[in-house]
Amino acid sequence: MSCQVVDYETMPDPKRFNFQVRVEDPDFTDTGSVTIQVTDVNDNAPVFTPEYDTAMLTEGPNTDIGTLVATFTATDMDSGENGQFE
Ligand SMILES: [Ca+2]
Ligand SMILES: [Ca+2]
Repeated sequence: MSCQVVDYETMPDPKRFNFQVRVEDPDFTDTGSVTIQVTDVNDNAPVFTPEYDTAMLTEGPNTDIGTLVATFTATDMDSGENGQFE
């Protein structure tokens, strides 16, 4: 068995490990199957894509409060609720 960090985002589907365990005494043995299903945690922050952008606003009669100045896009590598943001 090797030691490495488990990362939900980079491991392939179905995101689980299967292995056999064996117990033995001087006369008998038994073997069991183990499946470990890896679940996601919120370990990635949402990030803007692109990371930074500049918005321009020209003064004038169409710049009241509430005027849309820019639209930004962000992503989060986590899944489910861990990948949701506002
Ligand atoms: Ca997240
Ligand atoms: Ca995660």
